[in-house]
Amino acid sequence: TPLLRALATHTSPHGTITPPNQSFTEYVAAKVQQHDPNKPMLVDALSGQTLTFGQFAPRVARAAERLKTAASKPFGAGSTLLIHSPNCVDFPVAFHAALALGGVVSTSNPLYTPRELAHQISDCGASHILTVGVFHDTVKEAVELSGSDATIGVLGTDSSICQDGADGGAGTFSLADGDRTAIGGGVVSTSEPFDASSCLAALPYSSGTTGLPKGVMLTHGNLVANLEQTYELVKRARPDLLGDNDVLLGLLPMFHIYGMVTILHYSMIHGSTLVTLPNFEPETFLKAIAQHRVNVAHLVPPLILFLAKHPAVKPEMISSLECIMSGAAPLDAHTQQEAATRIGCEVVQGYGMTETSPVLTIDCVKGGKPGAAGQLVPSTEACLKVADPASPSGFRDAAPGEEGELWCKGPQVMPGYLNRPDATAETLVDGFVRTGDIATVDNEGNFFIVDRVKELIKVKGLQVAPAELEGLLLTHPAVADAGVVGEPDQRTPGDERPHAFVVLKPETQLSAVDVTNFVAGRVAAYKHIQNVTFVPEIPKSASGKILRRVLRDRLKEG
Ligand code: AYL
Repeated sequence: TPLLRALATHTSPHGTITPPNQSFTEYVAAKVQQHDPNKPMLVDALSGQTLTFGQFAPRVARAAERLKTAASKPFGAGSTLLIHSPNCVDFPVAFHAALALGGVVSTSNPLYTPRELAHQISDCGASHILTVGVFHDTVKEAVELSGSDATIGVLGTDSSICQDGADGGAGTFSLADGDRTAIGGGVVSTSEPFDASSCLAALPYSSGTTGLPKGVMLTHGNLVANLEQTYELVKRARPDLLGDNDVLLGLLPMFHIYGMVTILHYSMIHGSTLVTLPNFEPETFLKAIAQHRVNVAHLVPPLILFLAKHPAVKPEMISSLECIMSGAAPLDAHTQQEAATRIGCEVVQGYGMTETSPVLTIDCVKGGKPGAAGQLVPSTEACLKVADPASPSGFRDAAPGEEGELWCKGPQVMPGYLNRPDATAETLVDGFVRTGDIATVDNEGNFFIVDRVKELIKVKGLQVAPAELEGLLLTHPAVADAGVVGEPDQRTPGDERPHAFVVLKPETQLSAVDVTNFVAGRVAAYKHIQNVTFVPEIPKSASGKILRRVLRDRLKEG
């Protein structure tokens, strides 16, 4: 019997979509083909390297050919390619080459240390890894650490799989029946017709509501659906936000779901030019906007605050901006309005998670409804749930106006975490994904995210899993126990910094700096512990779970 009554669910006020049953690559390639072949699709703001709409298909076909015949190990159905690279014009080429061969793409943060990368290499079972020259040594070390036999390739060199060669390429991607990877890793039998919703395409990593980063299984169907959902919503509700000559900003990382789907692929299917940057550096960021006349910029709240408040930002540098899209972290009403006024452009919020490919809501009210995450994208349902021990399911529906945990359902929801049936069962209930976010909804269907109840810490829109830092701290010989929570960053509302509560073993001594240095040497910079509090014990529930709420309250008390 279904746990949730249909009455309590909210449906999208923007109708439904009927996504085609196509592979992600076929879908994207068909859209790309509709645009001017000579128009730049991606432009690297630093190197000036470009990829036109017309160059995309032949390059993918050629890259696929190279991957298929990769020297030590051929890539094919059932193989996983890990792309470990900053944003570059070759990123989508490598991505679709792997998909066109029936493989799966996982993506990792290029700033990972070898030990962080090793975890993902073994967890996702990568057979091939593509990186750029500067990160080759890190990848090599990570492969050794993980004990994997993955083949390493380098993007952007003469021997790269993404360069044009003399022999060109055909530019078609029809997948032969059976040439693809099913959910769970096995290969679909040759006789089965293609089913986009059961065929695995991407494996980005997310810690979800609890624990360590996990591979989020996103199918071809999930990715196609979410692009259709976001694009159709904007087309139906805000057609003025879709210009013929839009120039978008590709600053946010393509390894993260926001950069991968909502920026890179949205730009590609719409036919905009995407100006890419490999990292955030104030000067090159402002120069890229001014030089390329960027008019739509997808950003995260700390970057919006930078544009609104930093003295180095002069109005003429950003005069081309017409619309800023904010997502991946909260943006409160006051900050949103202030930023819109100061920057002199509209600020529109989106909300979602890696597990939902990622978009669930977009604020499509003209001018932006301050503080709102927005309305559900087409074909998406939601309900707000409150824990209720008296109910058989353990939950009841929130009363009108009451806060509750947001649960969502739609074709963009993942089928589960890779090789983690336990975590999958905790996160997916009756086809609804539990977001771990607390929301309210008004009578126009505008959702407001008011709190986060999952463990997850957000640093500049990126995920930091407390469990990972706690596990690391426990490997220190002087640490008896540890609990890590996000501490609100006073200067950038909505942003957090990891704060560690540490219990020392008897007769040991350790300073806060010893703790921060220990962590700093082992994980990427954005995960570094910023503050340490030594405590006699970590508050825990009867079942041994860290009471993070208690720790967060302690930070508020100061
Ligand atoms: P992940 N307001 C508040 N919290 C948010 C918001 C928002 N607008 N967007 C994301 N979050 C938090 O997997 C929330 O806690 O995906 C959510 O569960 O790295 C978590 O971030 C998910 O983190 C969009 C829509 C970008 C989505 C996204 C990327 C979501 C980041 C642009 O338009």
